[in-house]
Amino acid sequence: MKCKKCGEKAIINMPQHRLGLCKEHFLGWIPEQAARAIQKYGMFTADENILVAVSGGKDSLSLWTILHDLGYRVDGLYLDLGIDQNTGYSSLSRQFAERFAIKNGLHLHVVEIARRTGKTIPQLAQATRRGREKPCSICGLVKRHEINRFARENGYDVLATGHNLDDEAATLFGNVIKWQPDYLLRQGPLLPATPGLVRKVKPLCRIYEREVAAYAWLRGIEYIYQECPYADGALSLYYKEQLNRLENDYPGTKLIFYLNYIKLRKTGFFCDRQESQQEMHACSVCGQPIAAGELCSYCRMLALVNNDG
Ligand code: Q46
Ligand code: ZN
Ligand code: ZN
Repeated sequence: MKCKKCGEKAIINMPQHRLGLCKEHFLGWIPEQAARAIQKYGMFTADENILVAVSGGKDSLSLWTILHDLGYRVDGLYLDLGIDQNTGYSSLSRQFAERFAIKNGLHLHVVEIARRTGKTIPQLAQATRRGREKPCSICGLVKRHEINRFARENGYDVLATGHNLDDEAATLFGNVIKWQPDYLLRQGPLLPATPGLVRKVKPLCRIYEREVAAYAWLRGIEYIYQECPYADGALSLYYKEQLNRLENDYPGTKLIFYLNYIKLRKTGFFCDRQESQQEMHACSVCGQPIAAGELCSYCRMLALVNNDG
């Protein structure tokens, strides 16, 4: 196969776009795709301060590289979750994030969850009924809360995450299978800011995971290959596998599934239910928005853990 732009030998074939590209043109094409998504969905402008949530993996480090190369003002935030037992996962991924920042002259913030809450993620999970089986729901709650808090307190306009199209399609698939209307209303490349919550964007949302991996490799980005030990058996990985089977037989399925959803949502196909429009108010401890009660679920969880401990 030949590169569509220059006729040299292609190093990657992207059947969903009927496009093969050589190394040079592929390395130019990926940032172009990200730039198009940023513009198309109005994610941010050149004068805004961007915070990238960095995990040490291929997606977030590629995103950081791309945004920096595109000339944006962008810092990184690594959350040290303290998932180290047996695997050393957090220590290792932190090393990748820190090394990457030093090598590229970028600014990385590190927040240690154990310092913020007094416990690591596995310890928090152990201390709550919700997380005892598997810490992912506690971990997700803590990550969302801490990243948002950090961005607000440090004057960032927007929070960018490295979700790629496979991540987005798998999440959408899960939300459709379970018909989760509230999630279906909220998923997408851009979540506008609301009182207490910073704007969230996903500039890689139109790029397939294998293409982000190829980009990271070709750019010589050193990232952690190891997954979090708790990711094993996650339903999202199963959904990704199933979507890839469809994609193999019908190239472009993942892209159409996701992009048509965004289009439909824009036309009002998934209209707001009354309860989604209910008034929000601030959590009395951290100030993040909640629909009911006095404390948000993060602050409730911490109060519970601390009372027990
Ligand atoms: S880091 Fe946390 Fe993930 Fe590990 S504990 Fe689960 S949610 S799998 S993205
Ligand atoms: Zn070429
Ligand atoms: Zn709170």
